[in-house]
Amino acid sequence: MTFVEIVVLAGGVGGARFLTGLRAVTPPSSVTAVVNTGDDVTLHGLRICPDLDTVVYTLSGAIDPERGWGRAGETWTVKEELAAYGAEPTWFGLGDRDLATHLVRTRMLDAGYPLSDVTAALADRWQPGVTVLPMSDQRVETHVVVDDPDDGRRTAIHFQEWWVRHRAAPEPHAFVQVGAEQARPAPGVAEALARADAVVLAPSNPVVSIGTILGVPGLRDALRATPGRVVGVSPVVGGGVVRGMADRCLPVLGVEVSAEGVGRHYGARSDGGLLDAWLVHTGDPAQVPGVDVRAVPLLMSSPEATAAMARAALDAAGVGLDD
Ligand code: FO1
Repeated sequence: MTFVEIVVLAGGVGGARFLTGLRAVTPPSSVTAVVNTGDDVTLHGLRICPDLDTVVYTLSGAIDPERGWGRAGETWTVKEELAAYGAEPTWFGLGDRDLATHLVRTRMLDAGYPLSDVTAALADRWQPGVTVLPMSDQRVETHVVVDDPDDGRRTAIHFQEWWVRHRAAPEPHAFVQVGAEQARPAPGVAEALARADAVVLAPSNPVVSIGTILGVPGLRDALRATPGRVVGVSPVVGGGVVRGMADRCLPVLGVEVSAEGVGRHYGARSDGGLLDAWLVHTGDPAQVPGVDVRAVPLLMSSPEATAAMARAALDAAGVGLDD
């Protein structure tokens, strides 16, 4: 069996599910996931990394499959006790099992360990079967520019407040990655891209997940210089999104909520963009000049369907696994 090195840029739920399919169709330790940390937030004194946790929990089977975040078999005693004290925020769900992850991460960060070391330490318990890297060891936090619900003033709120507290109701005017200028790719990220046989943009939010990862200085150039082919998987199926809020984010950048719109947004690598190939859902039209567009089923409705999708991405990247 050939040894291949696949790098995947991923956000939360969609990216995590896609990674389970990719792991199923590649030899062990073939896959490196570069995960968005722009959703990270500090609440109740704890550093919370939603997309890193969703990826690790999903790959290790610990995820709550309905929610797509946090742990299966969760209890909420501490959350209820915090609320009883009136300790804000009460709108963010901290499960008792999940809290252990945040406590261990926060303690290691406070002791001076970089996020990449912390992530490796947490993953050591879970054995996700892929290498999980944060996009950066420096803090980058996505904030959303909205009109304040109370006084209409234009203000920026943390992505988690927009998404969880306000259920993405306030019209987003802009997404700002606070701290991006001072950030750089985490150790191992540029190295993995420099030797990758293929790079896959997972079906994650093109704006606040894939976009945030590519906004880390140096990362986009490292991706465009990768020796392998770059394949994107459309997160928009049939003109809509399966989960998440990509349909709320894309219009802010003037991008049409369609497989074609996102494909053109990512652009052709031969034309200064990112893509060599673009997977769209069967039946979705997509003209993306300079990009090899392939229509395959993109609904991750079962492990088999997800594995088939991952295989289609590797085919589009020209990665042979049979020998
Ligand atoms: N999402 C919610 O809709 N409600 C929550 O209370 C919530 C809590 C939470 C706790 C830990 C964690 O890792 C994720 C959590 N999420 C919650 C999901 C989170 O907002 C999203 O996973 C991403 O930030 C968006 O992809």
